[in-house]
Amino acid sequence: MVARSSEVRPTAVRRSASSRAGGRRGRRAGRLAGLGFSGAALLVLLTGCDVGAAFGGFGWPQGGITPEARRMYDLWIASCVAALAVGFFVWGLIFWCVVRYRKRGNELPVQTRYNLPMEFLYTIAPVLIVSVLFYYTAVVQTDVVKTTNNPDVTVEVVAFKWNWQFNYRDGQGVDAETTASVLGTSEVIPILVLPSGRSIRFEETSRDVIHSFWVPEMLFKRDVMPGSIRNVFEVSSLETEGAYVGRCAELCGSYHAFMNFELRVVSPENFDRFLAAKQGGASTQEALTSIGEEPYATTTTPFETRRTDSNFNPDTAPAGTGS
Ligand SMILES: [Cu+2]
Repeated sequence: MVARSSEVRPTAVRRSASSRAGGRRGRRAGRLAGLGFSGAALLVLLTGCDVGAAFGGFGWPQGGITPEARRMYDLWIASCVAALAVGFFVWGLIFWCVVRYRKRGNELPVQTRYNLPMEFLYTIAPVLIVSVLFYYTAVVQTDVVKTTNNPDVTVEVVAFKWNWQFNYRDGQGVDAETTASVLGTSEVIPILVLPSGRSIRFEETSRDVIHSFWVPEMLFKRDVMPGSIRNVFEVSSLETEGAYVGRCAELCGSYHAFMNFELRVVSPENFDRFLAAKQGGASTQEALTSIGEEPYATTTTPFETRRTDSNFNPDTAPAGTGS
């Protein structure tokens, strides 16, 4: 009996020691979970206010004029804040390890020690982070590329070397009719007039090579393809009236850089009057003047394609350029 009780006692001691260790592990796991939840709460709090503005949008253009642009901006800011939170956590761990486990003698530390909760954490945590980022990216992307059956305005964007034509359509798809059109020339920048507060559908097609329709303030660009591919995207609203420069964002040839246009966002009433004037036979400039708008582009000017003494200096140009 004595012998048995003496056998039992060490086991009990071991058990209580292991249960204490288990308790410590539990508390540590609890602290880590608490840290995770606080991080998530902080993230929600920070993304709720405009952290981006304080940090220059973390490199992302600010001042988007569509709800879709704002959603993409918010996703970017939230991703940056999350990346910084993870970054600071990891840097903290690194510095803590450097100090806590610095060399204290010539004895080699145990080389086979492992920490299961830590290994579990750094395997699962990245998977969780990537999953969350993927989920929100997929949600925002689906929202941004979503099209509807009944947009308020449908405009066909026709790109060609090296300018733009914008056709206001009476319906959707290739079978719809053009009711009014704006055509750019070497002398006149094409102005795409659109209303604020209405949903706009852009249907893109190219006459020759691949171009790309880009208005920086929409924080969005989409390639314009030749042939039967008709790229379509929509914005649910243009929120701020004004003039915005538009560009071709796909290197399409010698005068690619000259393919500028202007997006002019006007009130819905003025847009209706502009369209009526165009449909009545007025030129784009006359129609713009009739609604009190500047008749010519204000954000960009036509490029000078001819070389003159003022824009070309043969003495300094490399051999073989120009004639
Ligand atoms: Cu182009």
